[in-house]
Amino acid sequence: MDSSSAGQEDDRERRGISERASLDKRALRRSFLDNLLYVQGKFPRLATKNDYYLALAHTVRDRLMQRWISTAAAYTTQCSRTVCYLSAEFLMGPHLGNNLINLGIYDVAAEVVGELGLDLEDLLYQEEEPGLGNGGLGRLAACFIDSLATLEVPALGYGIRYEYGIFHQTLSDGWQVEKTDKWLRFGNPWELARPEWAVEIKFGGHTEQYTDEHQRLRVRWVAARIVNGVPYDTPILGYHVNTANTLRLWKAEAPESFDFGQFNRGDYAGAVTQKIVSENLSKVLYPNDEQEAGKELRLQQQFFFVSCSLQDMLRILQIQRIPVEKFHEKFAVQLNDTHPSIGVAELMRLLVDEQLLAWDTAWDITCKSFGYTNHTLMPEALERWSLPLFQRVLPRHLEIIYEINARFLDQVRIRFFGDEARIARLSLIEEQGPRYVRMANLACVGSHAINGVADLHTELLKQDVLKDFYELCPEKFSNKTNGVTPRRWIVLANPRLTSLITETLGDGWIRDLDLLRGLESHIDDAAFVQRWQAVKRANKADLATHIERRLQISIDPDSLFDVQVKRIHEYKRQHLAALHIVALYCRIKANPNIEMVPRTFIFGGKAAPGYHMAKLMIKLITAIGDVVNFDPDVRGRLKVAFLPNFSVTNGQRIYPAADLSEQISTAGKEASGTGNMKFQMNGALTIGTMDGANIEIMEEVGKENFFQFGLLTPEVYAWQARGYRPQECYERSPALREVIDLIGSGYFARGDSSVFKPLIDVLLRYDPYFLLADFDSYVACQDEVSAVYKDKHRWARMAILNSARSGKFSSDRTIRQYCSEIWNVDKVPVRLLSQEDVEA
Ligand code: F58
Repeated sequence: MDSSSAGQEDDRERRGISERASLDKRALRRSFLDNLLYVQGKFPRLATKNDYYLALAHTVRDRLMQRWISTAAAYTTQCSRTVCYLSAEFLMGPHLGNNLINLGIYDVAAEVVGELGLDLEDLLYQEEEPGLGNGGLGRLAACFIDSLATLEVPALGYGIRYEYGIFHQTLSDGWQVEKTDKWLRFGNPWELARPEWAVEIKFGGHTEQYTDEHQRLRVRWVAARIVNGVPYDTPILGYHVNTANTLRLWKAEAPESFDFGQFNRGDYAGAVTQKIVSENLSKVLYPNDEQEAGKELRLQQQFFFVSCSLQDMLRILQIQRIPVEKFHEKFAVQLNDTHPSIGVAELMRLLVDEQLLAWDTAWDITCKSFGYTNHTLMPEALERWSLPLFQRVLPRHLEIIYEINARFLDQVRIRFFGDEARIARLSLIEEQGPRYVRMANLACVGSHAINGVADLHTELLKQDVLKDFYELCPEKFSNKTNGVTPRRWIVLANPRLTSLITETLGDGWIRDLDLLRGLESHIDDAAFVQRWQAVKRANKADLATHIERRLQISIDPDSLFDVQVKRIHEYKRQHLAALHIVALYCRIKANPNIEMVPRTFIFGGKAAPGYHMAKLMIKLITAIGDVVNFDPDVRGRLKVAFLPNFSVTNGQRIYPAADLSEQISTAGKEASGTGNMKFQMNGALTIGTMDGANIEIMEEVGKENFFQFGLLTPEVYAWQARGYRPQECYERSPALREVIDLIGSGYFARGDSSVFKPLIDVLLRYDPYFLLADFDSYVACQDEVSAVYKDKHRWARMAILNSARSGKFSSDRTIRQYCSEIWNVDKVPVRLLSQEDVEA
């Protein structure tokens, strides 16, 4: 083809695209207005912002349906091997923006609503975020289902449709106050109820033995109570593919027949109570983070969603005419921590008691089906259920667990002859003192694969938390370092950066984040670096405006934005950052003219409602802000803002505006962290300990582009073994002494020295998370941060390198590893069915 005809071809193609685009745009506008009329029953002059949001949501949902049906059809006809991701939490965040991006119609939608005098961002903020998770673990599940869809892997996410998600946090006089999260108040346009696939879930009662027609001894579970599980499905669209997988969340309802029985006997109030008790099951998400609640309702929730999901898988097998013996060939079932680990016993019950398989066959299927991901090194977070409680709720499962345990310990006894201590540690039942069922042990025994979520974490599992299981079956263990989805955490959250990168590299990086390496060759391009700085400056100005509106604190967008957002916990050490702020404040008070890089400290995060020390940490931060922000000596060089109600939505405003990412947990405590990755992608530099995935981030970006400080894990262990005396650190460091004394004096509490006494006492006496040991190292490292920040050009180059080298931390990489190393699943590309295909 000569160049002129190639040019004509190009031209025709371009015209074709622009014609299609304008058609798309007209169609989008038509269906937006139709939905406003037919779904919301409003015409533009009467419509509220929420009406417009819902009209747009339905417009997008209509476009998802064809992909969703085509995906279901492809999986059903091909009987595809399917990942089932079992998680008590899915912290999805708002759907509309993400779906617009994945459909590739974000910009068109912005134009359409713009022409009607509306602002797309404004409409996006109307969506109540489904906050069905506490933090990292729930958000990881959300990133994973995004990546599974984008990689075209057949997958179902199974969880609970909590009526109340994670509480809404407000602050009153600097103290956290919790408000219920009524996220379903205005309806949820993204879900479809599927009552036709409801299942029955049994609770309590007793078991009976009987002989079947082949004279075999069998067990029947006679339950005291039955609850219905109704699935609510949400389509999860991949990025620029036809795949739309399903997130299936279960709602608990009272079975009709049950109410009526009592109603007919005249016990109307009893019937209603029964209904309320049943519906309580999926009422509320437990807000505990890294601390086991041990509540009966929580065990009921876990069993409820796991039994619903496993029964649903059996239904799918039946539809596809796959024999139950091939369960493990059809499904790879992943346990997101131990919350769904009762599934091991429940699958055994379904296979043995209901499908009538032999025990050994059932056990083989079970072990081949399950994989178990551990997310914590904190001993207090390891789930155990007291035996009497477990027996009351799940009598049949306790019998099954005893049988699993007896067979398992028989093997262990042969392998480790005479090692009774080891046998006691491996047992599924804790026998010293009050007896407990150990859920991590159940998960380990019933799974063919066990993984940690960062290199260090997996090593510590092998050496410590799960040492006995590692010594028994080393081949089951592997590492899968966490990742996050670049679609939400760059494309949606940071449109300015997205445009800059796409103009520089094309848009391939959105599906293949390793391509960001291409940015490295631009760090000497002055124009590029300048644009990079302008992007960050604009994001910071946006966040400054937001903070000023919310908190009435003025913020200088040219100050260093030093950010720590995550759940509030002593091991995450937000109070170490607070000590640093006070140290800087003391320097200013001692020498008001001291030269100092202006910093804005931004905090966000929720404390578990019953975790008093975490709540006191929030109070400390806000109290320091109340003094520092208004002390005239400070002259704006320090600002402290605690942004209430940290959530996915707020995260999307915060990560893109950060200069410095605080990842300062005690070494050996944070399993991985995922916020660290979101900051890095968005071009923040990290100040961090050698903990969790920080280590891998430093490996990727290079030591010279990372601010490292603090004790290493073996050093923490050594200090612990030696007998750590925090008082000595206090006495040795004048700066630390000044800070502790100032807080202890009540200076930040209007002279009331009792307010922060519990916190100061813990630090001086026990300091279980080594704040005082790490204080000097942290402050010195922060001084280096300030020194580097003065050189804006150097900082920008380091920031660009951080982004450029963040490819490893895409959840696409993580999911590829799960697919090939644990699940053994392949992608199944989906062909879009036409209207006629669908109707045929
Ligand atoms: C988190 N765990 C880890 N648990 O702390 C974090 O290091 C890791 O990056 C993340 O998992 C993902 O792997 C976590 O978020 C919880 O929220 C549980 C909720 C239910 C009760 C126990 C804690």
